[in-house]
Amino acid sequence: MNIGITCYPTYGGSGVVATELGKALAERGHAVHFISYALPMRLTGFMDNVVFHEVEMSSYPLFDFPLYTLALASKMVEVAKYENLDLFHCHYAIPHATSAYLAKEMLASERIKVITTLHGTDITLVGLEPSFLPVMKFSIERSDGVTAVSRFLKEKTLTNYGIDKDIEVIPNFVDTRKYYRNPEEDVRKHFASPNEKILVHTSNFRPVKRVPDVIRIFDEVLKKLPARLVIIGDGPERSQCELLSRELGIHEHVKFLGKQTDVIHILSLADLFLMPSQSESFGLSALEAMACGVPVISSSVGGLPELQVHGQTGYIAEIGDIERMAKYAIDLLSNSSKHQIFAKAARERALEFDASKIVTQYEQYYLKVLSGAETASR
Ligand code: GMT
Repeated sequence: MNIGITCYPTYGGSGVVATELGKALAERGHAVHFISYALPMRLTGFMDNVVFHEVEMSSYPLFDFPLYTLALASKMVEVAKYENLDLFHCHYAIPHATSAYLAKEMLASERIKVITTLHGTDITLVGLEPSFLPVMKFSIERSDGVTAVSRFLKEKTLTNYGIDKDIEVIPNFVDTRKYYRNPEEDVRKHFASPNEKILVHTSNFRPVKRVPDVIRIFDEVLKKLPARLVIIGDGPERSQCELLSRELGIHEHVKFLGKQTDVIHILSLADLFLMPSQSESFGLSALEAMACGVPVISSSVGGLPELQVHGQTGYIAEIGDIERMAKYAIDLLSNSSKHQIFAKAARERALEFDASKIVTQYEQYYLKVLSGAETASR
């Protein structure tokens, strides 16, 4: 198949899924064309069957706001024509699904199909704003195929937008051939001394991630056992979180690493992964941690209970219940045989979301949509 993939190129789950999917499809012999305003973060180095098309934005004094949706639609038309695309696969609905709808109309072709994958905040947050809601509903309804990364997100979409459409649930995935536990002592000594436990959190530091909760949970853990907290990522609340760790007097035990492209080495050293989010449609970074044999303490929101099994791969608590999450963390970190059992269960659970299985689901879904078997409404 000739596949056009559009995603946000920045640090974020939807861009990671889109890029890893594109790379896996290219390995399977499909021609994959990434269309975005910058090179996706995980698209590094040459790869056979993969081409990147940059959406160029011209500026003009009249344009107070960049017209990305339109520029993207024009680039999609160009790539579809020259590369004979069979489908556009849009990751994160706003504005990608809208641009794809426009491109399809401009191409005036019934042949090319638009598939939209809903990832999370496109549905639960941004899309609900009155300035976006009608166009979101329209763009989802007009997509030839729609997938959601969890059952939770599918239900949210149908109820929040009053949409009557088949939505296929295809969960996030991880390449367990690359993501496995392979701790390097040389790397570990940069983070902790041998007697200290390592807790990890990955984040874009948006309020929805509740990073201050991560720090408060760690503060409680530190009162009971020697430990270090490693936080990967960057975003609006980072300074506030750095300040909080100073106010609590634990800053020497907390390492803010900023954005990292390769997290496997760090996850391989982790004893526990924290994800106390306010909202999480799936929790890709928790899955990547689980693949590296790291149990997860998370909130009970969204798609997280579809991923992790309470009392087996980690523990789940109510949003904001710092005390309980800290109790769970201390319990696991101070009982090594229990920790070992949880770590093994986390890895086994992650294997159920291995790329080999989930990429096949996408391939089969593409074929279903291309054959016209996927209907516009339920
Ligand atoms: O909001 C984010 O954290 C980033 C966002 C994205 O779309 O880039 O992540 C969402 O998509 C990921 C990949 O499908 C999911 O694993 C995340 O759970 C989801 N985030 C939220 O729902 C908050």
